[in-house]
Formats: sequence, C-alpha cells, structure tokens
Amino acid sequence: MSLKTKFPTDFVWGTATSAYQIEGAAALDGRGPSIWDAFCDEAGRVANGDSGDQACDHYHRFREDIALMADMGVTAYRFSISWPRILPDGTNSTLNQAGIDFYNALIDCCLEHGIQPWATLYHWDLPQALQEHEDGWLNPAMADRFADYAAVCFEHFGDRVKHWITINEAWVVAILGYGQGVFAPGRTSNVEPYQVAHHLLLAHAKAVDIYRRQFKPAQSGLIGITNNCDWREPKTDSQADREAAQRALEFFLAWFADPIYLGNYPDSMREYVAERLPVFTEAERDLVLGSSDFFGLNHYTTMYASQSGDQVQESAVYGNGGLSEDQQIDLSVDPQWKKTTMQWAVVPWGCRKLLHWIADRYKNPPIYITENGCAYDDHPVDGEVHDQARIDYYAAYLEECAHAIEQGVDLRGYFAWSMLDNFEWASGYGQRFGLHYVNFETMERIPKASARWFKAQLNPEG
Ligand code: PNW
Repeated sequence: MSLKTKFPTDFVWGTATSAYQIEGAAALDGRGPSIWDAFCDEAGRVANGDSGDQACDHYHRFREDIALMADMGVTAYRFSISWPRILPDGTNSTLNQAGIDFYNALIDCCLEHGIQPWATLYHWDLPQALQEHEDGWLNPAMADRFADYAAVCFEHFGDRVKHWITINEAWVVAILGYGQGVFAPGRTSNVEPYQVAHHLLLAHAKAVDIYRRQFKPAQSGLIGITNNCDWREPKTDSQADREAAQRALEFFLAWFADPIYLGNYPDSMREYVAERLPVFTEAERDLVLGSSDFFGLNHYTTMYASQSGDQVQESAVYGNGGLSEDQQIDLSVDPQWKKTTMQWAVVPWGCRKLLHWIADRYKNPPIYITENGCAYDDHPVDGEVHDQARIDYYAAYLEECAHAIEQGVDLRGYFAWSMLDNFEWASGYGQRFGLHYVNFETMERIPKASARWFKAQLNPEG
C-alpha cells in the first residue's frame, strides 16, 4: 500500500527551498546584497568560507528543477522570494524589474506543470541596506518596511500565488541571529532576541493585514506564518521535568504561536524573561491575534528536556535549545537514537506528539508541515545516490503524520526539505538535505533514491 493512500485525497504534497540557499546569481540583474551576503563575507562565519553566490544556480536552472519536481509528482512547491532581488535597497523607492520577471517566470513554470506555488516572503535574506542604515530587525520600523515589500509581492504575484507564508522561522532569526550569533547578522545578546521576535511578529501581522484588506478580496488566497519547533520530551516522569519540557515548548513555539492564536506571550516567558520580554500594546495585540490562516510548522528533531542543574548542555550543530539559561532547562538526547549529519536525532514519534500538542493548545488549527527532512553524507556511486537513511526518515515521519491525522489532527499538507542539496547556512555546502543531489562544480542534478521513493508513493499506479 502506498503512503499516499493513508492521507486525505486533497492532502498537499510538496518540496521546499529558499532563495538564498539555491538561487545563486547573487550579484546579477540588479539584486542588492542581503545580510547573508555580508555574513558570508566575514571570515570564520560559514564553514569552508562558503557563500550563496552561486548556490545551485537555480536562478538559471529553475525550469529544469521544476520539471524534476513535476516528475516526482508533487502538487506544490514552497520557495522564497528574495527581498533584495525585488527591492535592492529594501525600500520600495526602487523596484527591480528583473527580479519581478524572474519570479513571474518561476511561478508560471510551476503552474504549467500543475504545481501550486507557495511563496515565503522572508527566509532570512534581509536587504543589507536595511541592516546597515536602519538597524534591521532591532528597529520596530522594519515591520512597515516588510509590509511595504509584501504589498509589492501581493500586487505582482498574487493573481497566481494563493498561499503566502510571511516569515520563515522567526525563532531562528531571533535566537541564532541575535542570541547565539551563529546566523546573520551574528549578534549575541539575551535581550535582543525578544525585541527582534516582537518586531517579526508585528511585521508578519502588518503584512497579513494589508493582504486581507487590499488584496484578498480580489485574489482570495490564504496567508500565514511558518514557525519551527522540535519536540521536547520530559527526561524523566518527575513533575519538574514535565514542566521543563512544557516550558521548553512554550519558549520555542508558543513564543510565536500564542500571540497569534491566544493573544499574548506565554505566562512562563513573562515569568522567566520578565522585563526583557516586550509587552504588546492593545492595538498590536489586536493586529497579531488571528493573523494566520494556517499553522505552518517546520520540524526536524526531538530532545529530552529536564529542569536545569548547574550547567546548561547543548548538543547539536546549532545550539538548538534557544537561550536555555532563560528557560532553566537542560537538553539531552538518547544515545540510542540515530542521528543525521546535523547531529539531529531521528525521532519520528516526536513529530506526532508535537502535532497533538499544537492541536490541543490552539483548538485544532489547519496545519501544514512546511519543512521536514534530514541531512546525510550523500555521494553518487556509479551515477546513483542510495540514500536509504533518508527514505527511512521520510517513511517513518510520514507514518507518524498519518497517525496524527487518524487521531483527529487537522494536518493538511507536507513539504519535504529540501528539493535540492543547497547552501545550508553556517554549515555551507557540507550538509546535504536534498532529494536531489547537486554537484556544485558542474551543477548537475541527480535524483536520489529518496526522490524516486517519493515518486513511487505519490504515483501508486506507476
Ligand atoms: C531550517 N535549529 O533552519 C530552515 O528553514 C532551512 O532554511 C534550513 O535549511 C533547514 O531548516 C535545515 O537546517 C533551521 O537550530 C536551522 O533548531 C536551525 C534550526 C532549525 C531550523
């Protein structure tokens, strides 16, 4: 029995990418620099001195890439629009027509192949000019800059794009960009992440407000935000550890989802972060509350949480505990769990538990998994890439998704991360998440065994 038969017939099957990770053509056709171009230029920031200058050269090869997606049988493609390719200095004083043309061609090509375009407006590539001259996401005015940029995208692409994602993973921007400093713009602080998060939420909400008032009546699409969250399992059955795991999930996901679904930050954050956590004005709260038509979720892994002792442990490539000292939590993994090359543990049941946690806390919203996937050290052997571990990962995670649906969770779609091996941020090209292998010298694409496996699941009749 193919996997597809375990899911509703209208379930959305897709793959995902983001602009800076695949497009390349960083200095071409009027694109302005982003904070990731600048970050890659700083010595020691990105493994191997890699950058997205060329990436997968998707800018020139998108037709081939979309044909590969169509061959897999997916019905949706989640990509991101590069803000500095549309507005080179970040403001709508200069519109880069070549950027508009590129995304028009990309969107049209998707539709010609029967693939629905799902566009993310912000996947971390803030125009460098806004960082340099306006202090980036630390500035509350960024919310208006973002809303202006979003309006340009709705205006030019909204006749064909019916699913919009405002911000990808505000947690990563705040924690990895401003807390741990391992992502652009590379700042370390225990105050700034909370401010940045607040401004990202407002940026999201303003863009949604503009879409709903000015574009939705004619374009009738859906718009939401995508947040990322790992599962946190209590390390022991003790009351303290159960509370620690709950608190860890609140600091990870409820930080962003509670304001949108419940109207405020979680009480635990107010208690533990105290005056460093911004307060919503009444007008801001009204704007943010109810501002997502669907619950976008990126999920990769699971860790145990326990009440912290003296020291805080971190054990992944990125310290994915967040600001653990603010949460008073220790994170750990079971040494038995298999790991990907990111050192992220493969724990399929964590995905099901997280889906239930979301359904319970937010009254069963429609959920789309907008990313799930794994990195392995793939290499072609006689022209083929036998990534059985990735097939096992997808099969097991999707099995848990199917269970969650059976048990009443309103999961409506799933996007595999990623369509292609690509620029994996601070890890450079050293981490391969793709369903398609990319030879970064020749730019040749090779469908991995996992891509053929997906195809077989999605096209059960062959
Ligand atoms: C996500 N963490 O990033 C992004 O949306 C993708 O662009 C990225 O390629 C993918 O996941 C794989 O990393 C994350 O530390 C980066 O928890 C770091 C974390 C989570 C997600």
